[in-house]
Amino acid sequence: MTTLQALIFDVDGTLAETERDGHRPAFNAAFRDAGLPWRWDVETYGELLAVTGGKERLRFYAERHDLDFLGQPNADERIKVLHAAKTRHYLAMLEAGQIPLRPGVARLIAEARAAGVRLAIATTTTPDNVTTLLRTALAPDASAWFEAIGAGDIVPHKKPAPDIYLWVLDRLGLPAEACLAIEDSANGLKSAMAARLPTVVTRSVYTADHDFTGAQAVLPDLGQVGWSDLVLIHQIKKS
Ligand code: XBP
Ligand code: MG
Repeated sequence: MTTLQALIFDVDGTLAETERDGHRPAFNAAFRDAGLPWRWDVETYGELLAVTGGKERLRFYAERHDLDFLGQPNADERIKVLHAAKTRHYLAMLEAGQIPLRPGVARLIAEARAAGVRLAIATTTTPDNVTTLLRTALAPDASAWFEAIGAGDIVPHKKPAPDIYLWVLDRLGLPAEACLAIEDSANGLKSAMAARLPTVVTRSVYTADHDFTGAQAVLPDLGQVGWSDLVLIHQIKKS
């Protein structure tokens, strides 16, 4: 049996409920700034989450709703500029302390650190979003607790591709079976499983009805989960 040596956390939906009241309004603020009529309501945004990555999501939406936008010669640049504005709005929300961690996250991270277990992040979101969330919602020096922070465009293919988890495993120098991924979405689970990582899922507001076949365990959140529970969950043999 392989000992659990590292936890690899997803960010959006897992560490914090960032999507509905964080990323979504930040996108809408960027649309307003740019004078675009695009508005993403709660339901629309839930559908758009099928596409991971903010820039990819913007392009996907434009392909379906604003081909004139994409027809402009500088469309790629405009997507980058829009996304940078969205990131600024999102970071301001984090700095204002508007996005707390989900139940159990801070305690479990403290327990893992006390047990000498290594920590890492694997996410599709922008690196600044990760370090700012860790600093504002967890602790001023929390980024340094994570040995590897795999985020954003650092790999060619975002989740559900395994790239970001493989990048993190390489940084940690650990085999997948010595780690446990913590995810909240079907795309995240697919990504982790494609990297052969045992994965525990905590459902989030947008992922309650996702199919999590293959997860070691599916939980409402980490509120009732202690370190010893995670060790047991890691050891469950999947057929
Ligand atoms: C999260 C995402 C991210 C965020 C926005 O997926 O898809 O795109 O919605 O972040 P996961 P950026 O939790 O599976 O990693 O706008 O910075 O890309
Ligand atoms: Mg997620």
